[in-house]
Order: sequence, then C-alpha cells, then structure tokens
Amino acid sequence: MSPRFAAVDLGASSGRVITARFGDGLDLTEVRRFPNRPVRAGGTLYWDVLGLYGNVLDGLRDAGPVTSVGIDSWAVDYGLLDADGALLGNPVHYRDARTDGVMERVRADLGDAYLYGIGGLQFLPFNTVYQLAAARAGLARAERLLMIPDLLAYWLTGVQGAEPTNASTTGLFDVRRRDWSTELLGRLDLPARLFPPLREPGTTLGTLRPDVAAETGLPAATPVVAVASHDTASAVVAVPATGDDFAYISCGTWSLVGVELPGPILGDAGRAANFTNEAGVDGTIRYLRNVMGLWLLQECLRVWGSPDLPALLAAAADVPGLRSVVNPDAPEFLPPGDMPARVAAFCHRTGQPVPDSPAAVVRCVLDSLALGHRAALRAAVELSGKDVAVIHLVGGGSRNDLLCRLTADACGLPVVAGPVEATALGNLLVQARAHGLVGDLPAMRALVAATQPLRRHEPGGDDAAWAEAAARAGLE
Ligand code: ADP
Ligand code: LRH
Repeated sequence: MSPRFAAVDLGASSGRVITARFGDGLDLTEVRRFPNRPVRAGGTLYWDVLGLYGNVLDGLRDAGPVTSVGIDSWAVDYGLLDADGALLGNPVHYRDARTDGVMERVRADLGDAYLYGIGGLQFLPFNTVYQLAAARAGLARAERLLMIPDLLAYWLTGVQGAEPTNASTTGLFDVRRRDWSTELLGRLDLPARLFPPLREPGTTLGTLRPDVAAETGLPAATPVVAVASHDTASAVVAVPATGDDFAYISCGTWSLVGVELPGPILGDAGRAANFTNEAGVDGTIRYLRNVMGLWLLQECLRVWGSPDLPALLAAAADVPGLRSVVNPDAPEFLPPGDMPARVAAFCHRTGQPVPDSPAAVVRCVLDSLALGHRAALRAAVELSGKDVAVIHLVGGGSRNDLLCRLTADACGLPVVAGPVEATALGNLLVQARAHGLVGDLPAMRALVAATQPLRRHEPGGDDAAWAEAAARAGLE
C-alpha cells in the first residue's frame, strides 16, 4: 500500500483533517471539517482550543492508520504552560482588544528600525510580541510558550518545541539567524525559558502518547512530523508554480500577498511599506503584506444570518463595479462586528454612494479586496525587483471566481486559481518529502500543478479605472 499522510490544518474560519495517498497521483480525502468559532467570555475574545483539539482527535480517528501526522494553523497566537506542562489560561484570539495601543508603546520604546532590523516583521497590532507586552502580568507562572500548532503537537505527543515558520511571526525571531532573538527577548525583559528549541519542517517531533493512541485508535508509534506549521508557509509550499516568475495570494480569512525570496530584505523602504519577511521552508522568505481578506465578507455573512454565498456572489457580479470602495486594511475592519455598517460608514465619510443591498456591499468588499491585492502586489514587485508574470491565488478564496477575475483585472496579470486546500497540501508534501517521496520546492510545486484542478483568469478591464478607485479608497 502506498504511504498515506494526515494533515491537521486549522484556519481562522474552519479546521480540517485531510489525508493524502502518494502513489501514481495525489489523492486528497477530507476526513473531517469543523468550524472555528471564537468565543467571547468575560469580555475577552478566545479561541475554543479544546473544542479544536477534540475535533483533531476525532479527525485522526476518522483518518485511521497513517504514515505520519502534521499540524499547521494560523500564526501569532499561543498558549502558556506551567512547570507541570498544564495550560495556563485559554489562548486569546489575535482580534481581542487587549493589544489596543500596545504596539505603539513598544515601537516608541524600542524604535521601528531596531525591531524591523531583527525580525523584518510587518507592524501588525496583534503580533505575539505585542500580545505578550499586553499580557505581561500573566507571564510570571509560565514556563513555556507554545504556538498553537506546537501546543496541539504537545498534547498529541508530550513533546514541547517550536518551529521556525510560525516562530517568525512572533516579532521575537531573528530572521537572518533563523532563531529566537535572545537580544530582543532581553530588551523586552521576556524570560528565555519561555521559548522552546526550534525544530525544522520535515523532522519527526515525537510519537503519540499512549492515551492519545488509545483514544484515536492509531498506533502509538505514529510519528508527528514538524511541517511548515504557519498555515501561510504551508500554502506557499503548495503554490502550483511552474517557473520562478510568480507572486502568490494566499486567500482565506486573510489575503497574504507577496513573493518568495532567497533571503530577507530588511531596509527602510520595506519597513515603510510594512512588508514582512516570514521564514519559509528550505531557508526561503515570504516577502508579503497582509490584506484584510475574506474576513470582511465572513463578518458580513454572519451579520446577515448566513445567506447562501454562491447566490450572493452571483448577484454581486451583476452590480456595477467600482462604484464605492474602501481601504480593506483600515483599522476599523480588524475587530469582529457589524461589517456592513462599517463599510457604509467608510463610504459615507469618503463621499461615495452607500451600498444599498447585500449584493452591493459584497461587490464593494470584493472590489476593495482586489484593490488591496493590487497595492500589495505592486509594492512587492517594486521592493523586491522580482519579475512577476503570473499570480497564484490559493485557499478558499480561489473558489470565488468574481474575486479572482477582479484581482486579475486590478493587477493586470493572469490569476491561476487553486488549489483550494493549498495549506493542507503543503503540510502533506513536507511530510511526504520527509519520507523520501518528493523532492525540492520546484518538484513539490510541479506535482501540485500536475494533479490539482486549477482555473486561469486572464486580465481585462481598464487600469485607469482601478487607479482612480485606489485613490478613492486611499490606497495609492
Ligand atoms: P481560513 O483557512 O482562513 O479559515 P479558507 O482558506 O478556508 O480560510 O477560506 C475560507 C473562505 O473561502 C470563506 O471565507 C469564503 O469566502 C471562501 N469560500 C468558501 N467556499 C466558497 C464558495 N463555495 N464560493 C466562494 N467562496 C468560498
Ligand atoms: C493566516 C494567518 C496570517 C497571519 C494571521 C494571523 O491564517 O496565519 O498569515 O498574519 O493568520
């Protein structure tokens, strides 16, 4: 029987356990999917981490015996453990208000050039470093900080560790040395004991605890392999590029827009443009910027009581384009809330027509995301000097034909949409490589291109209209 692997992939909106058999082709099976619903309790917004872990256990049971398991999730968030390895408090959601005003304080204390020179990380208010500054009082009893995928891996195996792709989103990582920045930890007065040793993607981190094996029905010898545990890092592994001249948009709750580089760019221009240098597999760098992404649409749907998405997108396609646009990265769109009202307020404030139906709001959101993609893509090309002939748009957003078409039009480049489950695929490919079944990044990408359904959207439309709309949204 050909080897079969299990990917646990936790996105901000849903989690899944997906298996793949590596034989003649590459057969994916979704064995379990579950919603990831944040919970507000006592005024704080949390992840339901035990609910997620319960679904992971159920998913592994559904998967049956596998060659290995890998875990990835969204970045920046963490759990704290005490000296006995017990979880201290429930992990807080990065959209919680506890970080309000904190980033500004830390930046003023340490200086942007200093922080960026070490981490090369874009300044986002929820980066781990600012969350820790907000939660300082809670650190006294903590012995260990584990990023979310490392926390789940610890519960599965009993082994504590960290992984560079996710560690590089903390703001506490030296992106050139690919290690925790002990200097920065010292400057911030953060105890070094909190930050566990790093393990590279592709290494076995442990095997299942006996109680986990009993509960899932899997053999206790089942290895858990470190993968690119930051979901965006795994997604970029599985971009179906056939050459080097590509940009990517990993499009789900967030749109992560950028290029892959052999090393970081830590200069002033990238810092001013708020570009990030996140660590990838094989020493690569994801040079990208966060665009607010389909979060805007998710929150609209929630407020409207979850209407049918394909029907709404079809209606939005018939609404005239670029009538009203917003800057998707405006700070008021970050926290959960009444997104249609916030979109309306932005349009009103900037003297644009207020969208008067759900379809018009959706059109405004998608036009605006395409504008966000355009601005980030242009900056990535300009700052990196990289030739880009095609954009690979992967993740759940690749199912949204209208967004893909608008992105192609706004950027003036072809968009190749898919795979939808790029993150899980990247997770599975790194496990398969550890097993000697695939080669380097180009070989992994060639395998994805040859086996996964993709759809190509050619650019059309009028660049002057997009430029005018970008100015209206305050994006250029
Ligand atoms: P995350 O990993 O951040 O949770 P995903 O990559 O799973 O996000 O993408 C989720 C998004 O995919 C949804 O917010 C939705 O906008 C989009 N999506 C899912 N199904 C469809 C569909 N049938 N048509 C269009 N878009 C879809
Ligand atoms: C996407 C993602 C992104 C981070 C954000 C917190 O899921 O990992 O790369 O910036 O979540």
